[in-house]
Amino acid sequence: MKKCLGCGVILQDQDPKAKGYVNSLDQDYCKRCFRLMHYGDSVIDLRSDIKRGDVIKLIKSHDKPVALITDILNVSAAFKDDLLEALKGRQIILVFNKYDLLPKNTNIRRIEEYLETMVSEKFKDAKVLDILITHHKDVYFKKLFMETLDRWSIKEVMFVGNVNAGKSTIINKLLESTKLTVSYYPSTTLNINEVALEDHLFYDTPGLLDENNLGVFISEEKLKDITIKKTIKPLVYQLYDKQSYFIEGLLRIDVLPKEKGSIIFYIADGLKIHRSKLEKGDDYQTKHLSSLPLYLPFDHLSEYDLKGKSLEFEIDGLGIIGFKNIAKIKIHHDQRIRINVRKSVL
Ligand SMILES: Nc1nc2c(ncn2[C@@H]2O[C@H](COP(=O)(O)OP(=O)(O)OP(=O)(O)O)[C@@H](O)[C@H]2O)c(=O)[nH]1
Ligand SMILES: [Mg+2]
Repeated sequence: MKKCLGCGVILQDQDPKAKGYVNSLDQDYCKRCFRLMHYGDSVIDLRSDIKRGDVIKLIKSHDKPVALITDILNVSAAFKDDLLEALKGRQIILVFNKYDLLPKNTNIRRIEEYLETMVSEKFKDAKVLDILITHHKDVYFKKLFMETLDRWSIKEVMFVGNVNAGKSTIINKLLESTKLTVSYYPSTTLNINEVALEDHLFYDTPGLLDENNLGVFISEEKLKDITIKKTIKPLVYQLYDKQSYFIEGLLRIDVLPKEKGSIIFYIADGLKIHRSKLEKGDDYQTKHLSSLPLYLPFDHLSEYDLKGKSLEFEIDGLGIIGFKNIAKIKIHHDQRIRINVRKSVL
């Protein structure tokens, strides 16, 4: 059976509404990949029903070394127990991708330390061969990656990771081609997809879905607004008294500073932040929230006692929010949203 070169789905010429459709079986790319490559659109329903458990099974069913691709903005969500279990005993090359999205003045040494600590905590049962930090315009990546393969005499590599981490983009970079389909829609790659580079074989795989990632459960047409596509320009707010911050209608943060504090938002360009005095927060929420284009019901409240520590909150799929010299915060959010707290790195 013939597979689509872009996403690995089995091609079929029977059902135009089903995955893998082509007008004629001599075509190499399914209609969905063709549309994504040439128009980047969502004329075709792009939501896929690839289950996380099935991808984990696929990863387990191979014993090949793995390149684990991770979005550097979403590190905590990348190393879940089911994946770590599937990678036990395997040779792993860890690739932290999308470094270009971090703000210009980011201290690379602090990022490296944070990642190294994370990796030593999470990967006790795997053989981590190398840790690479990269981005799609990194001209040294191919050389470094191929050197690692040569050093360990590795010929076949399975590329795995969360949806949208950049697996297909990285393989394209190694191939120096645009063969594989890439897009900011989750689950672009639909099936295991084998590509050769000289005497190496690379396996692209469907990404692992994370149902707590805003990018996975928000509607397709709103995805473009929350996706961080360019180098982040942090938005910094100083505050002296109690305030409420709204990121569109997606999140509300009530903040109680210690004398003078600050909040830093690392989120998509164009997302609007509304700030008010704390006592006016409820009023704004009641009057305006449900009419905002980007809106989720706030059915959950998370409270944190920061005690003035410098901390960063990773909000999966939305970005990172940093707090300095803040006593307490309350975050009002949709219960599906997951928040990970870490020491300040950015
Ligand atoms: N800014 C930036 N964007 C990137 C980088 N790498 C990938 N992207 C973008 O991230 C999105 C996802 O890339 P893909 O290569 O399709 O990701 P994937 O891991 O193959 O995703 P699935 O197939 O859905 O699992 C695309 O919009 C890419 O253009 C990077 O280094 N920097
Ligand atoms: Mg892909």
